[in-house]
Amino acid sequence: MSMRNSPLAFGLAILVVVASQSAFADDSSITIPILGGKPIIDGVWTSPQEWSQASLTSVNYTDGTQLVIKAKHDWNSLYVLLEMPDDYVSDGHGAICLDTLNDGGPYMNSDDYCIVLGSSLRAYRGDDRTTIMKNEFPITQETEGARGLSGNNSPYGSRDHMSYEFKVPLKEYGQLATQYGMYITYDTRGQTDNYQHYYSWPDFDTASYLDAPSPRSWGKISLSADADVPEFPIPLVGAVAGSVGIIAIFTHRMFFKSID
Ligand SMILES: [Ca+2]
Ligand SMILES: [Ca+2]
Repeated sequence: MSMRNSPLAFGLAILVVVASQSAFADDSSITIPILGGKPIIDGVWTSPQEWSQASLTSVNYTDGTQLVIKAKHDWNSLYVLLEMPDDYVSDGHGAICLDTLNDGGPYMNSDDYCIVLGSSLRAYRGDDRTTIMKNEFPITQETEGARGLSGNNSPYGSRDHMSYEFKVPLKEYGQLATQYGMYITYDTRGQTDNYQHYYSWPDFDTASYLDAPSPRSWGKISLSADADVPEFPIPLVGAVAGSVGIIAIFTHRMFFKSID
């Protein structure tokens, strides 16, 4: 390749790398808006507006089921709704895991917590050696979790189905930050059989109850100061626009070089 072409190639390479990383990040990162109103943690859509102003992540699994994840925050607490329109029986678990130092790693450490709601609400903390949630941690004072079976007020599903609501007081689980690692797991028994079905975000085939993937594979959440989070994430637009700008500069230089 000639030297003359290399700046353009370099620019294109940057675009490809940035675009591919953004596409990946788009899949497993959520920008969470600041809340307008606090949700009531009662396990159901208490009103049609309760979760309307929140991030929306919809995961479609190969078996045709869908998990809706909605979240909002007030800097001190994270509020999360998990909803599965095809889950009609209250017999599973919903769990939210946070990497509070956002430092990834192969094992769950003492800064990594999972809050699990089944027939009761429990919390687990990493043991530095595994990713299995077995090291129970006392539920902190302000942690809330509730699940319910309802179709009222929810825009998802046409009949009564399961939803889980959580309030995670971030300051009770580590230092406050604007970025965290997050992993969500959801399980339910089959409606017509006795098998347990496991789902997760990010979507891992190996998802199972109380057994998380390595925190380095968890998703990322960013707490935003904005109440409205655009559907198309700003970082992706910014990255692509930036790359196009770089290419434009290089091509511009090449153009002027070539007429010298
Ligand atoms: Ca509610
Ligand atoms: Ca960690």
